[in-house]
Amino acid sequence: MTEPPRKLTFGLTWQRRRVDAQVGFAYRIGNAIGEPGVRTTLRIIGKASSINVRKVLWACDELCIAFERSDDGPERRYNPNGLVPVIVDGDFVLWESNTILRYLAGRHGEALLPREPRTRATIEKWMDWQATEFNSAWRYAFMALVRKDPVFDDVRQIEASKQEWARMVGILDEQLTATGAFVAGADFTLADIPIGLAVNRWFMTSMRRPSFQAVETYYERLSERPAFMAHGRNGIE
Ligand SMILES: N[C@@H](CCC(=O)N[C@@H](CS)C(=O)NCC(=O)O)C(=O)O
Repeated sequence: MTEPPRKLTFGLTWQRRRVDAQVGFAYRIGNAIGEPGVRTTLRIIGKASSINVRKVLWACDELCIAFERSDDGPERRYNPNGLVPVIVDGDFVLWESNTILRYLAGRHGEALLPREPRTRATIEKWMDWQATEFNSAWRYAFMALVRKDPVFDDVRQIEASKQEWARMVGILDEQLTATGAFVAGADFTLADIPIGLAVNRWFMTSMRRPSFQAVETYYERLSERPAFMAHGRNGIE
């Protein structure tokens, strides 16, 4: 069977993206991922508006990884869950967004994911917490209030989800109060990518919410990063 034509978007520097996004074409000059001397451009499958795809786009910009992105592609079938993101790096296909982040960070030095076991475990703990506890908390309320999915219409469950969501943000607030900077400590790490997108969703969702000072300060701190403005705080929940 012939594959349908795919729409491709190429990564680019954030300043340029703002202009090029409007005409649907963009480019980037960066370091291709792969062994020295081997030019293999990373491929990312998934919509740029999907929260889990945005993690990967943000990580690529932080790590200066050149990439091509397509909304759909034959690689998608390599994820048995039928979900995105999927990446293709040469002959290697990978899915699960946080695992993709670890893979990309691991191939590009130690800046975002140091090897020292305790430092690394602290970063990974917050990434896993985002994927499990934090994600589970907001799901019902988000589907009801933002996606307006009629399946999520139980008022009590919406309220319970909002309360649990706020409890999770409270946990994050305590952690950020302790570090005074980023989620795993004084430096920006890989954990700030999934957590930063989660925080953006918290602020972008139209609802009454308790105020968490350290989380608000963190949101502004992340906003100093061009890659967060391009892929995180870019008007999408
Ligand atoms: N645990 C997966 C979840 C992936 C996921 O839920 N992806 C959503 C987009 S954010 C998806 O593929 N939805 C169906 C679609 O876009 O067709 C991950 O972190 O990669």
